Amino acid sequence: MSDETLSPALLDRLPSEVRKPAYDRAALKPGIAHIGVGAFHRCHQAEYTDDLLAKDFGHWGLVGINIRPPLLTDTLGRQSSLYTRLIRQNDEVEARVIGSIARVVDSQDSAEPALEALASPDIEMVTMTVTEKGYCHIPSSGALDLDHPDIVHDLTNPEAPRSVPGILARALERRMASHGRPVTLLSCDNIPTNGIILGNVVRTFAERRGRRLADWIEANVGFPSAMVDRIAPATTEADIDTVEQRFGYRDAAVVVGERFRQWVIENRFAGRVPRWDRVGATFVDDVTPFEHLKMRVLNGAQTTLSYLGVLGGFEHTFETIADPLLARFVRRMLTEETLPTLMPVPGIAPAAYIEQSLSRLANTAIRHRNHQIATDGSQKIVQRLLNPIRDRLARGESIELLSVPVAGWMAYLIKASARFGRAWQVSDPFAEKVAAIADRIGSNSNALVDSILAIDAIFDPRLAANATFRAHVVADLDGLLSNDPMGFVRQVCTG
Ligand code: CS2
Repeated sequence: MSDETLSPALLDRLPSEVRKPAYDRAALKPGIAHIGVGAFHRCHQAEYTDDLLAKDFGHWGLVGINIRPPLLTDTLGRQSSLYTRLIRQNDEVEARVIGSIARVVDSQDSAEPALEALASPDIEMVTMTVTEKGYCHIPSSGALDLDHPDIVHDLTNPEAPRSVPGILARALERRMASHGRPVTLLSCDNIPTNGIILGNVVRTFAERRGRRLADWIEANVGFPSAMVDRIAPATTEADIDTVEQRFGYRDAAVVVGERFRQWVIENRFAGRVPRWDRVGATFVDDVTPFEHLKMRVLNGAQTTLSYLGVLGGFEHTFETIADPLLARFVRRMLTEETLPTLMPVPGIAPAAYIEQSLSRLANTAIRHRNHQIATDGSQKIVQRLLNPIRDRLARGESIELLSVPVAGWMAYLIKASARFGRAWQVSDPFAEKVAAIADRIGSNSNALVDSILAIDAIFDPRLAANATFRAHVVADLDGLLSNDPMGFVRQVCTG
């Protein structure tokens, strides 16, 4: 079997330890469309949906759509959309073939295939993981960025959109003009109030298309916010080899994740809803306390470890957190500064949640690269670091630990500039801007911080003008750009 690729025919011959879809895939009818079929989706919403189909088979199969690379036809498409989900916890490996994706759609070159799928009357739920920057919003305000090149393009070419807001608005326009069925658009990205942001960008775009569409959306489309959680790094060749070596077949779409998973969704649906709450998800009236907890603690720790980890020469999260100094720093930051900013969360004790998060990050089988987490930091630091900083400053509380990873993000982009020897390659919508600042200014931390804090899409002007915040970030940047960044972290930690 060893060079055979995963397929429906192979399911019967898989080793017994590999769990298989417990329902008739041939009868699967898609009722959910998902945009952005990356590792996270395959490890999270698609697994919950697989659980739901096994428990209560209905019309909730998934259509998986990619509007950006990679092509799905090359991987999932060749496997009838089947793939293996591995749970890895240190030495343990648990394999399961997920069958909830009924078919995949590549829509990278033209929006048409995506529009056709999204406008189908069979689709009643659209979920998405399109990354923070996919919403084309201004991170500091949440408003649609009308100067974004894709938005400028889509407003003049609404029939051939490129952006997520443009594609969704066009699909909704087609739904309005054809069958008129309601639909829920459910963001599963790590941005605060993601449903409100998604609603903002789609409505603002639609208003420019006309009042009728905007009114139809108001009456027929739901935008619940949701908190999603499971660590699932980008798949590597080594993961593909693991499946082949341990289970004897090839799977180009395998995904590896940790055991922990969580999904909290607001009850703001339009039309029918897959009952994910029957298989472990939680439906709530207000997701805010949950999303603060997750983004400020788990994601805040990941972001902190990624920047300090890269500066300290570590490759993955688990190696970074194995360093006693960085583990101590992040635990102190979360306990002393982040925790007091959290709202009470029903059923969750924040101190225990912090410990649980830190132990999740120490899982040696989850090889999450610091550079992967560091990607698009400009879109992540607002919710993970700047919001708790703002809350603390408003109450006159110290921010001397939370300011360090903010400077870490700056140092990460600065060190990628030509003037600082292009230490590594970065991917961030603001990378070029910060590199240009660094090339112009050199190592003067005061001037560097002033120019970077002036980027008001990231730093709202009130925060940027706060003297305490600025002074901390300047001192931290100085320390992190020095020859001994870890010595500086030690000083902050013990000082
Ligand atoms: C990570 C997240 O890359 C990142 O930004 O912080 O993907 C993180 O692993 C997930 O949010 C965990 O639920």
